[in-house]
Amino acid sequence: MKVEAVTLREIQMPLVNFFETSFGRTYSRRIVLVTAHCEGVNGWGECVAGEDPFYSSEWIDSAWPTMTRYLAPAVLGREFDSAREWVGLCAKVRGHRMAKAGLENALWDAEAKQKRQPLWKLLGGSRHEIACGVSIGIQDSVEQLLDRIQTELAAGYRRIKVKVKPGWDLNVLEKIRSRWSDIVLSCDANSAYTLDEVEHLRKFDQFNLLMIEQPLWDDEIYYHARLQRELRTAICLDESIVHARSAAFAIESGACRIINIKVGRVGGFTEAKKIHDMCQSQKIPVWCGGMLESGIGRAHNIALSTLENFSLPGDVSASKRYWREDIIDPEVEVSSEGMIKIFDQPGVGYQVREDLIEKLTVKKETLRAPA
Ligand code: OSB
Ligand code: MG
Repeated sequence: MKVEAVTLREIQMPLVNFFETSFGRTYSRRIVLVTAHCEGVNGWGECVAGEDPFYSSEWIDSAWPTMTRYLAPAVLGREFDSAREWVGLCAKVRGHRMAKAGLENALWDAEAKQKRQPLWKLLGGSRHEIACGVSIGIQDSVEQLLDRIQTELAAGYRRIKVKVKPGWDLNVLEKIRSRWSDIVLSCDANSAYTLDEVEHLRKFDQFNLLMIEQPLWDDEIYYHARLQRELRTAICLDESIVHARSAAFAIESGACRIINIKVGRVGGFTEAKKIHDMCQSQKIPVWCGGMLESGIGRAHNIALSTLENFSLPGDVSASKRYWREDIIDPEVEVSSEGMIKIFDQPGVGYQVREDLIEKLTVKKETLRAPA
């Protein structure tokens, strides 16, 4: 397939509920969508970079010029047999993995559509439904958090993850566990602690958590290895795992027992699959993380989650938890058993609502192959 043009769009979508982590609160998303126009087929991707450089150094206003100046020109006019070839073409650009993934994922969708295959099959997936958990942000009060948990449990979600930070941690986990002693529970610190706080972090062990996600710095795998030796609770790494090499180092050094794979954070499906396969051979379970995606990124996460070693419930949940109206049809729905059914349509498996996207677009640029 030949990439004739690439369209970038920024859309703005207010969240149904604000989302707060240890690094801040988000009320509304600015999202970059990528369309790869390939000989009559349009592949769609989403760049998951945030509104601010807080979760990672990448953010939406660094992703856009990286795509227009470096990444899109590297694909325009090219013939591809497989989206995997993209990895070699963008290797010269250091970092900027979320920007790279936005484009790569659009190419995967285009390839799947051209081959009339569902994307999940092209990726090598085998599941016909996937298990879902939810990530619940920091609330204004513990009572509000308990209400949110109650709602999500009633909806059928199979794992509750709460955000923690100093001052919103042991007290909160204590209240949750005294109300629900046996739910599958985990927490995510988004790097809010330091290794000096090991005695404090050891107290998390009493809550029988499935995992504690990213307690320390994003760029410190070695310190996580030191911390893991002090904890009974499994550490799961999110921010620290940016490619297959960091995953290999984390596993070898004993820095984690579980890995969260986010396709944007690791630079696209090719690298995500590589990490998945390596974790599988090392018996490290993985699950699919979320970045408050629109339906397009959500559909990509669903396809990735069909790979065999995604054996823990992901942060992949229903569209209506985030959006009054999502940009795909049908919206992502979760059954009362906490499962998402996988569709067999070619590509991502959901119809992209271009009319709605057009209304939400605040900025648009189309780059064409040189004649
Ligand atoms: O650390 O997993 C995270 C959202 C934005 C940035 C980082 C994270 C998150 C979430 C939300 O936890 C997951 C989701 O529901 O999309
Ligand atoms: Mg996380």
